[in-house]
Amino acid sequence: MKNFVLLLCLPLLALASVPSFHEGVKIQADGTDIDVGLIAEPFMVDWDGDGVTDLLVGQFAPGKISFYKNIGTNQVPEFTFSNYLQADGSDISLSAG
Ligand SMILES: [Ca+2]
Repeated sequence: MKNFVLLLCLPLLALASVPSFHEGVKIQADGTDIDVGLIAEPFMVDWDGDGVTDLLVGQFAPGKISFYKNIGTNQVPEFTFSNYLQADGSDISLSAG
């Protein structure tokens, strides 16, 4: 039975295409490249519920989460820095480790 499964998988692997990647682009907000330092953690989500996908970016130090509101469209996004995410009136700050 194992040989049968292997025979089915081999043709599928032969049909798999090699992935291709586009050159990376720098994302801008307010006309400048977004730079939150080392180990950025971007996440796309409609944070404010207006139907347009925004950008959240976590940063390593001091561990804040930046909210970049998409003032463009989902097809042609344009970001502006809005604020750091807060809880109880204070910026959320997550330490590493
Ligand atoms: Ca939004």
